[in-house]
Amino acid sequence: MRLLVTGGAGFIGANFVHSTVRDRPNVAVTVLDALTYAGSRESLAPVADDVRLVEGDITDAALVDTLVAESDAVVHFAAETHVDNALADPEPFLRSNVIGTFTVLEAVRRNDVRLHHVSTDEVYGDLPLDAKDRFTAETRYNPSSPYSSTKAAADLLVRSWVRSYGVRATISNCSNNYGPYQHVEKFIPRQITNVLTGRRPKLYGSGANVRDWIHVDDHNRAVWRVLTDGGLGRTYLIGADGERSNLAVMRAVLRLMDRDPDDFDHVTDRAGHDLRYAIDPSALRDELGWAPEHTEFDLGLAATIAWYRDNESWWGPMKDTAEAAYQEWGR
Ligand code: NAD
Ligand code: TDX
Repeated sequence: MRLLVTGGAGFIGANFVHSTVRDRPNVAVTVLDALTYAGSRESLAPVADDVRLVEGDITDAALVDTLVAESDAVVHFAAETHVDNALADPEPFLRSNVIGTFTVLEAVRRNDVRLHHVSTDEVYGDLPLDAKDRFTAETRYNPSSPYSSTKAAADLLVRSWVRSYGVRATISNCSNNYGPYQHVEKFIPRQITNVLTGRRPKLYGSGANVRDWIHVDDHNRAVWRVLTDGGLGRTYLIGADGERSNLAVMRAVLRLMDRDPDDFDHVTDRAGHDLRYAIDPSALRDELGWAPEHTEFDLGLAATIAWYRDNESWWGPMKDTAEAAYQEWGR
């Protein structure tokens, strides 16, 4: 199989490429990535001899068409992904997430190539903190931020290209990922690298907000399940029953790094901050037989902390820039 992976130099995409090279020797991987601030060649260094990396933008229709025409399937990860950046400057989110997905859709339509579109649970908005209900594929779209509304727009484009043009596509909406190669702007790597650089960890508001954590390798195994056996036109929700408050995650990071669990600062809350995300993954489990392997959050978190300890050369160059932005935003 010739597989085109957009955004393969970012966090989830790079982990997807690593595991694909390791586990699926019959797959020839081409990565298309603009190498924005969030993507780097270094994230693909361990597989540099095994994949083709094309530096380019998913809004470049001619380039995307050429690469799609050479492929049997596309897994589309490329996007602007950080909610705080979207609040500060939404324009790149419209361009990459909406126009970019449109460009990928037109290329797979012209060339009749299978597409898997990677999306987020944030398209459903948030749930009350005290409720038991979880997101399903039937939950109404209700995005809160410029990030999640552009991801929602992209999902709706995919659905309509399936219905109107018969494009062979699937969609997955996953919860919060953690693991190696995640940018230090995101919650867990930010706190780990704050401790490692002698900064104080930063918790937005009270920390009562709940996220549903999944290890990136479990997400990527689910993406492969959907790509190979998912129903065309279907949406699958991916989650690992990992609901935790931000405060609990903060304390777990500090405990695993041998710090006082209360040794952090409360900072100004994020505007429009979603309260709780929670995924009901039963369709994926029951229909496609997927189950998460990383079921002990503490073990996955400890391994992630160890990875950041051992790979300062990867994250060090981006840390000061990320923290300068946070300082400007007062967070
Ligand atoms: P990331 O920000 O780490 O990586 C995004 C990658 O896309 C980068 O390599 C970047 O260079 C590339 N990119 C951005 N704009 C591009 C463009 N116009 N053209 C080509 N490449 C471009 O993101 P991530 O966390 O790995 O997320 C990957 C996908 O998974 C996204 O679609 C995101 O919405 C989705 N997702 C992420 C999470 C999460 O917890 N991180 C959860 C659910 C879904
Ligand atoms: O320093 C911080 N302190 C803090 O309390 C940061 C960076 C975040 N937070 C909070 C905000 C959120 O409630 O932690 C939670 C997680 O924050 P992020 O890592 O920014 O993730 P989130 O906003 O939940 O979105 C993520 O999950 C879904 C990804 O960034 C998205 O790309 C994905 O779609």
